[in-house]
Amino acid sequence: MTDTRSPTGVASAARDQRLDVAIVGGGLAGLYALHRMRGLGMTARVFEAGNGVGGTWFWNRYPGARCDIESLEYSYAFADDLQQEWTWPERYATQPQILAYINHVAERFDLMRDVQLDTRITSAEFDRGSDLWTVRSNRGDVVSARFCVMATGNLSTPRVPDFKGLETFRGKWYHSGMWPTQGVDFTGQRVGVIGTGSSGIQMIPLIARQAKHLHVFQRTANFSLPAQNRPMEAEREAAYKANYPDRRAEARGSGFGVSGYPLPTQSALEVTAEERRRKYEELWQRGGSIGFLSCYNDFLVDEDANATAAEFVREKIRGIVRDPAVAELLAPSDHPIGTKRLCLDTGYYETYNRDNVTLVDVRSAPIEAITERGVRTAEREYDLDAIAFATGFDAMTGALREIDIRVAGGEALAEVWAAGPRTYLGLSVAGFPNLFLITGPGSPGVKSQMILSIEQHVDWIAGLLDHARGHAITRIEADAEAQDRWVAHVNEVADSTLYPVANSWYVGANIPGKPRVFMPYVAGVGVYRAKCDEVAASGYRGFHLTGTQD
Ligand code: N01
Repeated sequence: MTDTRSPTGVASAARDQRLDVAIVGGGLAGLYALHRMRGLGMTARVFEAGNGVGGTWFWNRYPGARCDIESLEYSYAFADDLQQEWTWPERYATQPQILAYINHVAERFDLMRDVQLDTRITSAEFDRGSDLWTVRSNRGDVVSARFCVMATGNLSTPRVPDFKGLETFRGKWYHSGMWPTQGVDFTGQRVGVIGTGSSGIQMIPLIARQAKHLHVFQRTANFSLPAQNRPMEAEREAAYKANYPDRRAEARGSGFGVSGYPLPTQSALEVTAEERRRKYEELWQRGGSIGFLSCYNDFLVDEDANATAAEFVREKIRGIVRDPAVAELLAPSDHPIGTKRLCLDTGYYETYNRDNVTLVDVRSAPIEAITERGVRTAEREYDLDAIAFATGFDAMTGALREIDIRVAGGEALAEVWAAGPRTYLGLSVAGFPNLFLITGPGSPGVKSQMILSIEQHVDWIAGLLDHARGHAITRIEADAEAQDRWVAHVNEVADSTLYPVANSWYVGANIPGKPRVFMPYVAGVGVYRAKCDEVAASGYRGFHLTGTQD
């Protein structure tokens, strides 16, 4: 075995390594997995494609990138001294602030000596004879590991649509998820932003302030709520810190993994229109999306209940945007509110009142090509110096499908998932032993405070690996029938809500040809945690646990 550890995380010429756990991805999930596995006394190593850790927060450096969950919540809970000592300067941290936090965590827990940067894992093959994975990288690493943890992220495969002529564009183009490290100065430029999801909605107000002129190419209007971001209030921070363990415990039992939002018990249709309005106004002023998502128990299940909030937000848009035709285009009408990821903004709708901003409806006149000069729609050509694609990601399955993951002689995971992902608990895949997914499809991950869900998965996996070690188990494999039952349950829960109605990345709708399957588990993180804990308490029901075949 070659010792490839380096204090800086700079990849050395690693060739043959033998590990207990290979961890793919150096974001929030991979780093915590490394910390936990080390805590079990296991040898573990993170392989990260970027030249720094941080995952999402390493790559998404576009102007305005910031978290849409309050940072006192969106932070690791595993170390009390960390959460007590760290200070968040604003209610919602910016990308540089979150990246600084992640780097601090990596340093504080001495993680970098087992992180190999600039290393993209290209394949992972399991051998049923030895119960070992062989993981290979683009740099020639060959890693033998008992277990493989895929901390590859859900929104880590950026997607630029297959527009004709992109290569002919004479200006510069960028994607939100691959933004240049040194940033981009749009001063004096004619800029086009394509896409109005969370990324577009965050970058548009900031680019508008720099650009000479900004054209926003919108195919589908999205609901966006005000973040009401502000500097962190000392009293609020102190109150949180005095109560952190209770706050975290409450979050773990909640719907979306955020404390302060008890599960709703009242129907929106039980109360008067005036009372509803008061509530929505209060939530609008408070800021954030979780309040809306948790305000009434039928918000996400009953169209009429949902329509009351959708209309409230549309009225707000009409009240902010001065040009009624632009306001109408910005007012979403094709999906129930909350069934696509609710966006949070700072001054998004107000931006359309600026003289240097033009909204282009590419639903009625689609983009036909990128040309030398800019963007050509079915109606006309727009001259641009720069294009920012905020067109999203091959979500939830993209990163996994890019790695050739298979059991020797068997089909690749990408082939097995050709009709859509199937997992047991969103953690494990039948037919792929000793492989674990962090916040994978079939788990609440993307529908929750991600760090909480990451910690829950990593802790649960750590418990299972500890159990395996104590019982001389070398192979852990999800049972195919248990997986079928779990997939049926995930679908049943989704179908009892309005979520599947929307053409969102939750169903893969943004990727032409991707099978339409609603991927997250939406019964809530508290319910999900209880189910995972029951599985563990039963001796890991639904898993085959066996010793080595040798
Ligand atoms: O991507 P998206 P995103 N022609 O897929 C449009 C997380 N996130 O990067 O809706 C024209 O939501 C597409 O239009 P349509 C968060 O979970 C979090 O914005 O398909 N337009 C849509 O408007 C979020 O949900 C944070 O019709 C095209 C946009 O591009 C997730 O990441 C910040 C097109 C893509 O929206 C993804 O968000 C940022 C085409 N051919 C992201 N193809 C925070 O924490 C696509 N579009 C705050």
